[in-house]
Amino acid sequence: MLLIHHWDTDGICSASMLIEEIGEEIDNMVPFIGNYFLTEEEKERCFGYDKIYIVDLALPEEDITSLLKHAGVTIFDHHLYKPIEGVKVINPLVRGEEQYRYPSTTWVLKEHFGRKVDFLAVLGVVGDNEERIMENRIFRKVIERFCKKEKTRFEDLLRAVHLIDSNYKLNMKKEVEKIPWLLRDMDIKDILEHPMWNRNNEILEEEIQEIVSNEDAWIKKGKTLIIEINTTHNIISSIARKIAWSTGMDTVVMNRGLDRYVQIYVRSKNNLTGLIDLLKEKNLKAGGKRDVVGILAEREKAEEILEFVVNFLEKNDER
Ligand SMILES: [Mn+2]
Repeated sequence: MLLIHHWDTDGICSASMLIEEIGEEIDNMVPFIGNYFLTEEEKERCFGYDKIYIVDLALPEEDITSLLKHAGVTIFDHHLYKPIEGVKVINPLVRGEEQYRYPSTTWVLKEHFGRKVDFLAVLGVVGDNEERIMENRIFRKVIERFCKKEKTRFEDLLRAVHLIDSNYKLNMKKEVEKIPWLLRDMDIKDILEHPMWNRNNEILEEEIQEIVSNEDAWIKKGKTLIIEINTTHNIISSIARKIAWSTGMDTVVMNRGLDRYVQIYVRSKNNLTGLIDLLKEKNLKAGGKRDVVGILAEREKAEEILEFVVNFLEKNDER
């Protein structure tokens, strides 16, 4: 069996939960970090398996179709997409449930396997939503109850998420793939005191702080902020989140620091599902949730796509 999972805290904790549920006779991998699809080599690696689990990752339909040729595929997820034929999909959002009731894939797994509210489930929820989860009436209670029981604080959970996420942000794919196994024997203190993850986090915090404090470099177009960055680290979503939350504006971050693609990341107060559909119609590598969209654009097309996104945000705001 093979488990393909997302590289962030929710994906890692979900992978850890699934290993607990279905046993250790399973190999796990994450896609090349930053790719929400499988490369040809990765698809080849999948050939050796006849049962594949995909967790917290909305891979393109054509990738899944190619896996289906030699394997049974089961997906656990909370991203939005149309149901895929021949695949077992455990995703409450696909059957019309509201996103706020399923803020993480760990929560989908917890419900599916009838597990208790444990450390993994809660870390996944905090990972995907950070401070915003405290505005969710249901989950604020869930987290407060958990913190009281486990004698921990929300700030510590948040810090644990940042420490785990530091691995993918610095492109440490091998390390990321080890964490679902490590977490089974770690408690919150082990995470908070992990020496390498703390060193990682310092490097990242410094870089992010420098970017979000450089307001002179922000471009304002109507009600949208555009921020251009140039980094090899996977910090685009952290930057978009920080700036969108501190300004209350729709925020588009464009990263030109990667080899093959220009990365564009959008965060908005308005519903972006229409934008995801439009981008997919244009055959672009795009995906996301209600309030965020990530796009990998070919270098020559980046400006055009940026303009398209900004126009969508302006029009969307009027409705
Ligand atoms: Mn997730």
